[in-house]
Amino acid sequence: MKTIIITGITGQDGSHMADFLLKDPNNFVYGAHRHLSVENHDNIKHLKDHPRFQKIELDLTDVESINNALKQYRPNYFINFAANSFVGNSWKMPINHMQTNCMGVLSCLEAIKNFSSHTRFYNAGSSEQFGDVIYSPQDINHPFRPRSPYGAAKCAAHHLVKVYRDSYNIYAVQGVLFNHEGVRRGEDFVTRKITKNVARIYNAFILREPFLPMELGNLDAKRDWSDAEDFVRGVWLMLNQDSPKDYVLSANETHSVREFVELSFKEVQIDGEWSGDGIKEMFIDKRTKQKLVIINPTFYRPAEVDLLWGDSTPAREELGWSPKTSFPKLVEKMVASDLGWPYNS
Ligand code: NDP
Ligand code: GDR
Repeated sequence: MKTIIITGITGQDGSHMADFLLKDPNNFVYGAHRHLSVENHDNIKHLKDHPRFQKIELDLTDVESINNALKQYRPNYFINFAANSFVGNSWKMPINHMQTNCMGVLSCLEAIKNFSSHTRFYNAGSSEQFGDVIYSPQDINHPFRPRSPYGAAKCAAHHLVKVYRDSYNIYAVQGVLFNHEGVRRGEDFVTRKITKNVARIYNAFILREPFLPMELGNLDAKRDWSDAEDFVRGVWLMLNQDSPKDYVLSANETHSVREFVELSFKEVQIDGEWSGDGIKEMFIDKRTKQKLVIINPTFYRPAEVDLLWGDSTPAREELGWSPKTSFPKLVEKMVASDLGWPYNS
């Protein structure tokens, strides 16, 4: 039996990774979560009675809890998906981002070195590390030019993973993953925020009720969006090579927030058009002239990453990985889920 600790088990990637790994009867998953006064285990409630799944408590800001997990379970794999993952929050809580997303990773590496050096380690890196990009598409060799405390913490963690790999012969990798979304995506992230609001507005249309428009920030930011379920496969492949190496995972295409809005409304046959400029810009229903989207500048960031566009050719050629869900299918799936509609992948 292979044993795997997954941190961030209550989040999007951690829960999808558990589902993916538990399909193999030779895997046993320890799902690591931190203690919260009000439990938020919706993403893993279906695993409650699974015979090869066990929840354990671990907080990345508590070294002892990490040490104890490594000492007690000495797992074959330790997959660290836990993080304060909301970039927009990282200017408000920069110290928390550094403690969780960087110092937490260092604590994991130290614990593996000291108590379980055979454990293969994955840390969740991010395209935010590339930040203020100097060429497109971005591959693994693009320099790190972060634009947020979140991105800076992930860069520092990336260097530490490499230092521990080189210094102590640990199998440790940090994949650089471009944006990946899905039906378990947190509701503050722009894709889920849009699909939740499209569902709300569509339901108001059907019931002929008044509604408030959705409020967004920078519509022109471009991201390379994929389906999270495709990415957990790629992460597992990265962990199971002859020797450790970091890879980019991406769809290799880029789309604006504006396009995501347009496509989401199209899914529910609401035909909108843009009008106005800057903070006065809005998306209006062509038929009823009602406002669907307005700009709220509080969602602008102090420094923006304008364009992310990945190049995952090495992962495709060397790992045999590729994403299955296209951008339009991802939008369709998320809108359908927020409306409670059936969806066939
Ligand atoms: P989520 O925000 O959905 O999940 C983050 C998880 O981390 C949650 O389970 C959260 O627990 C947990 N967590 C937060 N702080 C701590 C802590 N101090 N100790 C223990 N657990 C903690 O993120 P995703 O699943 O989307 O992302 C997974 C990882 O991948 C993150 O590291 C993220 O930065 C990175 N990443 C994500 C990308 C994406 O597009 N999704 C792209 C690139 C990188 P709780 O439920 O208690 O809050
Ligand atoms: P990102 O995701 O910062 O790329 O980080 P997010 O969905 O938060 O933002 C994407 C882009 O949309 C713009 N935007 C808005 N964003 C939010 N959240 N809310 C809004 O109302 C809004 N309006 C416009 C943002 O300015 C930004 O340009 C995600 C996270 O999963 C990270 O953990 C991960 O590392 C990166 O992706 C890769």
